[in-house]
Amino acid sequence: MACAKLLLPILLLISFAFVAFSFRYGNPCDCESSCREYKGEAQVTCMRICKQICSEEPGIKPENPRRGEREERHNPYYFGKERYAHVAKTEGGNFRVLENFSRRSKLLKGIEKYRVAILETEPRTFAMPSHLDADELFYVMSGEGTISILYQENRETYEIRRGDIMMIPAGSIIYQVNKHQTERLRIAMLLCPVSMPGQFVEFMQAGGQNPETFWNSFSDEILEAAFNAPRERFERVFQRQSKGEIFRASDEQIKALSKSSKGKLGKPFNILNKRPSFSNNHGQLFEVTSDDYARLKEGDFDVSIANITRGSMMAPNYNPKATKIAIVVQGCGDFEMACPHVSRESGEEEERGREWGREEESEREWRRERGRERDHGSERGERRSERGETEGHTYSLVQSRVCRGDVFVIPAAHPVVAVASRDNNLQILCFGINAENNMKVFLAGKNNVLKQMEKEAKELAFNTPATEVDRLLNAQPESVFFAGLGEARHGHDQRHASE
Ligand SMILES: [Cu+2]
Repeated sequence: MACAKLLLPILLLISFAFVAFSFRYGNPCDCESSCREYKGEAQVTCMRICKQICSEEPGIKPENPRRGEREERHNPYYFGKERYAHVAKTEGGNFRVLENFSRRSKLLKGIEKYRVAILETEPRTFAMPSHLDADELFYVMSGEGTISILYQENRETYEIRRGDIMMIPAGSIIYQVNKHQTERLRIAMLLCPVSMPGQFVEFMQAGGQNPETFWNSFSDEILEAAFNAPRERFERVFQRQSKGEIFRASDEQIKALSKSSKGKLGKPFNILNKRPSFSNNHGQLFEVTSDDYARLKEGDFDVSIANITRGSMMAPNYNPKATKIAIVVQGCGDFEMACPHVSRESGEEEERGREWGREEESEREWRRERGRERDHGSERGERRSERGETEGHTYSLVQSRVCRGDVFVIPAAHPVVAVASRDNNLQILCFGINAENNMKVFLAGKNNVLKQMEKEAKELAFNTPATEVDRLLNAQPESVFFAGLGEARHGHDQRHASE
């Protein structure tokens, strides 16, 4: 025992030195793998120090950022699993937060104040009460449980299950139970921090050694006066916990915590209980706006779920006003998006395309700068001017293979397509930001918006007879969800052969 007591400070010293070293010379944020070399308390300390060094946000670190992967280099809109950082991780579950959008790319500045997080808890567990300095919109991806919210001097307890969405105001104290016998409870969250744009922190109400509660930072005199109790009595309550933020609870406890109690916030809205906006053999689209769940108005959000049948695709479309944060709930697939901001050759994002409304002087200056940049590097501009093309109308394809938990950001106005893999159905959750009066515009299929053009406009625009244009626009008989690549080509070939 005495030996262990001596060993601990030595281990701590070593881990301090190691973190200091890797901070100077190596990748300072590759905490997880490096700290795993240590055991027990030393490992915990190593992780904590590393987190503090690596992150502006207390308790949040980037987990193994693997920069420079080919796919990501071409696509600042894609966030793979390694772009989440664990805020809490215990045997009972984990809470992880996606990398800050604007830190990833300046192209995501429009949504910089928002964050995405995922909470996963194991069957028959309790998640400790805490509050965040962020408004929250959540979606239950799988499982079932109960959520209790202490809000305006009341407790509201609601059952939650797959398909539920709910808005929770910043500062509400929340605790949760996974009451299922075998299934994990998985919750996706869109967070809107209220004090620092794009940064939030969690305040643990209860705790002890693990998790630590904010109460422990107050002075003894203040605590004794505030609770009107001696320090020892306070410690008996606020320093006992050592099981972490999420841990197993007994059947009786879970049963007791599952009793509903209604209040001002109102119960969650189940998106999958709503009639789908579109449905055919190739997929279903469920959409919820503030017309269905009024509290979405508080954040100007909407929520949608697209179920794309294996091998099928969602029609090319864009969102006129909303930026969509797409999170893969189930399955794998591909996103393709046309983007004028990302350079094809260098794979780097750049401020490209004509920005209408610039002051003339600054536009000239901008063009001069662009010219200089071109002299140094990219030959694209020269090639383009040789071909007599004007600047401002080139689009790059950004594409990503996505699987469960991956995030793909679809900025407003950007045409996008999602395709399910051949093996599994693809389920995509979309949190829409700036959502009011956003009606998806479809660019192919039966409800292709271009069909509305007059014959003359089609001929002028496409420089081809309108019959030819119509033949193309009318070839796809389905709307919203289509047969996927292989299937569609197969069908086309068959039709072609029979013609
Ligand atoms: Cu773009």
